[in-house]
Amino acid sequence: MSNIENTPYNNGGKLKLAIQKSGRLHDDSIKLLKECGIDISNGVNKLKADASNYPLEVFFLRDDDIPQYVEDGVADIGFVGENVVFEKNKKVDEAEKLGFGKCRLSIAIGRNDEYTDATYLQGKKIATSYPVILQSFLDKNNIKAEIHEISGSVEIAPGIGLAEAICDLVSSGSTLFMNGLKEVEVILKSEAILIKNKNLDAIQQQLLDKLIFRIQSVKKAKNNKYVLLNAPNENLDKIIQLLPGMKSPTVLPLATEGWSSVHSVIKESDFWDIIEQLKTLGAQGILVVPIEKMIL
Ligand code: PRT
Ligand code: ZN
Repeated sequence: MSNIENTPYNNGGKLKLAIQKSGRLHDDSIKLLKECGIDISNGVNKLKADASNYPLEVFFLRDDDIPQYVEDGVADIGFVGENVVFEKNKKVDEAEKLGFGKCRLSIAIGRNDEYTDATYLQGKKIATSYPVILQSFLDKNNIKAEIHEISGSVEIAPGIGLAEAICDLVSSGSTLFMNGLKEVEVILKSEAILIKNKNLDAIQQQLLDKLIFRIQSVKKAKNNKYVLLNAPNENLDKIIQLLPGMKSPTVLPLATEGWSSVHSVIKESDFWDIIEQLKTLGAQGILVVPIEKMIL
């Protein structure tokens, strides 16, 4: 593979990335870049900043504006919530899910109201900052309802008599709870994604491919753990079957006769499922270690 950092680029030779200036996605966006080995000088109160060790220029924008900037090519790529991408409906492509900013766009109604199914919403007033996504949900379900678009504090709308239901982002659910509301319908599951302009040139695409490769390595590492344990040789085969690893586990003899050390990589979500079986098979000294990068 050619060393693209040393090749001449057009357009100043840099990939232009738009991220949220401040808000829920800002810190995780910077953190992901850092985990990809890309350092950004502090962008607070700045419109843009250069990466010191990657041909990347970072623009700090309101999240709502990012799809438009990427469609227009002012930025080549952007990190933004899927919810915003669907709502703005701009001509951009999704290139990669980023694994943070997870939430859902849901319908909520008063805690004591009885919800049957989506037909409950027929003729009701629904307050939301997501009229496009909500309208498409209503259309799919053949429901006519009145959408009240408001830009913030959607959760107070039922309490002040503005609407009978809301459609808003939910993560822990505590905002709904505190406002006497209950979630009755999830209409979109969302997380931060990388979007890209539809007309990237070959050099920009090459820089993007390299960035995506790094993002994928970071994501894989986060979902996996390195496991080390001591296993009695009589149960070694069964223990190895539980820990398939990337190719197969590493098995080393221990100084104590009849025992081996087993090293492997497993999905974090699987770990809790197999820990009891490992213990039953006599595994001891089990260490679970985070992985920084994972390249398969
Ligand atoms: O200033 P700018 O326009 O850039 O930011 P913003 O205020 O529009 O967005 P911001 O920073 O609030 O959110 C940015 C993105 O984070 C959203 O577009 C989502 O993709 C993602 N995200 C993830 C969330 C949430 N979780 C979330 N919980 N965005 C908003 N919320 C709000 C929600 O609107 C509600 O008010 O949090 C409240 C609910 O949270 P819980 O935990 O009480 O359920
Ligand atoms: Zn916004």
